[in-house]
Amino acid sequence: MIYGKGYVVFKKILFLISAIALLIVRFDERNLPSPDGAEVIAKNTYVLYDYTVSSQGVTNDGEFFYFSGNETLGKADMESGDIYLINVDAIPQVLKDRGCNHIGGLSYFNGYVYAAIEDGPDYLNSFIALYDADTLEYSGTYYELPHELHLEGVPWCAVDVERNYLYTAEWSNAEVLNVFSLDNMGLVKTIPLSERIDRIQGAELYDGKLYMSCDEENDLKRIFTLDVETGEVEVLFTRNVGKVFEAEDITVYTDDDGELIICVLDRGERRMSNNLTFYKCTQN
Ligand SMILES: [Ca+2]
Repeated sequence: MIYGKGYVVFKKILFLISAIALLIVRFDERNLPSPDGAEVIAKNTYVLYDYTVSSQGVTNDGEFFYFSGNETLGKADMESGDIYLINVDAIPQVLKDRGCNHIGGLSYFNGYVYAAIEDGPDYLNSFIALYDADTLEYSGTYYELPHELHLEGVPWCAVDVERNYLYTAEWSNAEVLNVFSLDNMGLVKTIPLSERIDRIQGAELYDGKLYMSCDEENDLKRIFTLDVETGEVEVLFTRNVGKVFEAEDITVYTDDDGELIICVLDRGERRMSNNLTFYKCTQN
């Protein structure tokens, strides 16, 4: 179920179709407005099977991007953005038996990809499953999350290495941040938010702040920050990508100059393509 070399050959054979699909997408997106408070420094576009593999989650370890689709995982070199390793059936049977059908947001820690997995549309069972970052194979470790804190499933998770925590929140109108221990996924505490945040699709931690991607039902698709000590929520910048995209997960890293790069995944269902857009803030 895991394809590396075979997938690369498959993509080479489909190179021409892929190139045509990319041209159509670029033409379709030629008039996208600029963001406010940030600049776009790069964009990776994924089509064909790469689209399936990269439609939900994203994280990185400084060298590789890791993606999820509904039931899949993908791994790409960060420099080229090229997906070269896929797990096409990533939800383990033990979680399928609990109704799981959706891998959401991802976060990386210590050689493992932490994946948020849920059982829509019932949302009775929410889990964090760990995958070997080298091979994308399920590690055999999963944790069940308390249902009362995940009434609409678990769309994302974010690891905080410094505090040894993993964070989640409700998808719809979240009022608190859920804080779990990375050691055993026991609930440590919940932190009240300074304001409700709706439709959070992904988050990633950097320097004590969660950077959150929200699929607002307007054209703004803003990026919020959440101070994990105080619960203070602020708008970081406005992306202006439009309603034709569904904003998905987010990941962050620092470039060679130490500047923070914020990467946001957007699913363009009509275009059958996903964009991973790289932003740099232009104001503090
Ligand atoms: Ca993420």
